[in-house]
Order: sequence, then C-alpha cells, then structure tokens
Amino acid sequence: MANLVALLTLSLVSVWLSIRTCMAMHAGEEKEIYNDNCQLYPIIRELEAQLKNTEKQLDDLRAEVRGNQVAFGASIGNIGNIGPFNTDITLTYPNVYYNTGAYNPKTGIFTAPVKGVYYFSFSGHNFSSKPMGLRLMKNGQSVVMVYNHSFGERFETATNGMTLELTVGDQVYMRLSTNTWIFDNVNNHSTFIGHLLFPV
Ligand SMILES: *[C@@H]1O[C@H](CO)[C@@H](O)[C@H](O)[C@H]1NC(C)=O
Ligand SMILES: *[C@@H]1O[C@H](CO)[C@@H](O)[C@H](O)[C@H]1NC(C)=O
Ligand SMILES: CC(=O)N[C@H]1CO[C@H](CO)[C@@H](O)[C@@H]1O
Repeated sequence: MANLVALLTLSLVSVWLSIRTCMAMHAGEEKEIYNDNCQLYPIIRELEAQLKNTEKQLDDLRAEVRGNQVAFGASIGNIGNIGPFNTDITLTYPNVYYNTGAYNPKTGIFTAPVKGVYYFSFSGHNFSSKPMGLRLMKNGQSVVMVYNHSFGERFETATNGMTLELTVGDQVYMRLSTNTWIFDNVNNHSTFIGHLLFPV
C-alpha cells in the first residue's frame, strides 16, 4: 500500500513539474499567449492540495506500519536455578535483547497491542537430575508445554513454540510447573521470544 501511495505521489509531482516547466517557458511572453498555453493556476492549486493530502495519507500509513511492528526476545540470564515451588509460577525473562514495548520484563507478560497472528517460542535448560516443566500460556490457558522427566546427570535443553491469533489485550507468558526447576546463566540457554507475523 505504501508503494502505491509513493507511485501516486510521484505521478502528481511529475504532472506538477511539467506544468511548472510550461509556465517557465511562457513566463516572458505576452499575457494572451501565456493564458492560451497555461490556464493552469487553478489546476496547479488543486494538484498541490491533492499532493498535500497524499503526503498526509503517506504519514498516516507510516504510523500505522510502525504500530504493527511488534517483537521481543528475552532470556532469564545469569540467575541460576529457579524453583522448585509447590505451585506453578510465571517466569520472568529480565535479560531483554529487543522489545517494541509489549513485553514487560518485570512481570514476564506479553500483552498484544494489535489484533493479529503472532509466533512465540521458548527454550528451557537444566541439568536433568530433576524435571523441568514449562508451559506457554494465553490468558490463563496452557497452549503448549515441555515437560522433562529427570534422566540423570546431564544437561538438557527443551524447546517448543506456537502460532497464535490474539486480540488486543490478550496476555501470553511462561509458567514453570509445580515441583520443577529451570536454570540459566551467562549463556542465555532459557529464552522466550514473540513476534507479530501479520495483523488481521
Ligand atoms: C539445574 O542446573 C543447575 C546447575 O547445573 C543444578 O544445580 C540444578 O540442580 C538443576 N536443576 C534441575 C531441576 O536439574
Ligand atoms: C547473555 O546475555 C548477556 C546480556 O545480554 C550477554 O552479556 C552475554 O554475552 C550473553 N551470553 C551469550 C553466551 O551470548
Ligand atoms: C532436563 C530433563 O529432564 N531432560 C529430559 C527430558 O526428557 C527427555 C525424554 O524423557 C530426557 O531424555 C531428558 O533427559
């Protein structure tokens, strides 16, 4: 759509330029000739008004496109173990790599600013002596999860993700399951990301 407006602007500018050229060519001539060839002042004024209007529409479009750019990516970072707790908890990922603002690093909650289709994914890391359970949540409902049973003495990373349609105000966040642990350090193994794919 922005291309279309750019094209329209370009054609208006070229018409306006050719009229200006015509006026310039006849500028020194008799008034009648000038009138014959270039009775164009009203047209120019009209075109200028249209051009201004087009510029305004272009600015509005730019603002709309900016509003439709939504993305964040964060990790738990250098915190160590989280859990186990005797209830599910919402995880926070305070180490923000990028955030258009819809993700709150203090609460760990992403709030959809526009209606659209979004993609979320997460990864969780731990030493597999104890289980790790992670759920991707939408408004209190579990969407997808990973759950790892304890498997002995080795490090494991589990990931999952999903495409979701959200309306304005929908909340997406991560929950750590009861009696499970998650771990992260300076290597940023445990991450949570989300992108708007397209508005609907
Ligand atoms: C997670 O990894 C840390 C560091 O290795 C370890 O201390 C902790 O016990 C692990 N947690 C689980 C649930 O395995
Ligand atoms: C993890 O994130 C921190 C903070 O952004 C950064 O300083 C560090 O280099 C990252 N670690 C890795 C392994 O990329
Ligand atoms: C961290 C952890 O518990 N990892 C385990 C996840 O589940 C698979 C399949 O049961 C195991 O192979 C991993 O050790």
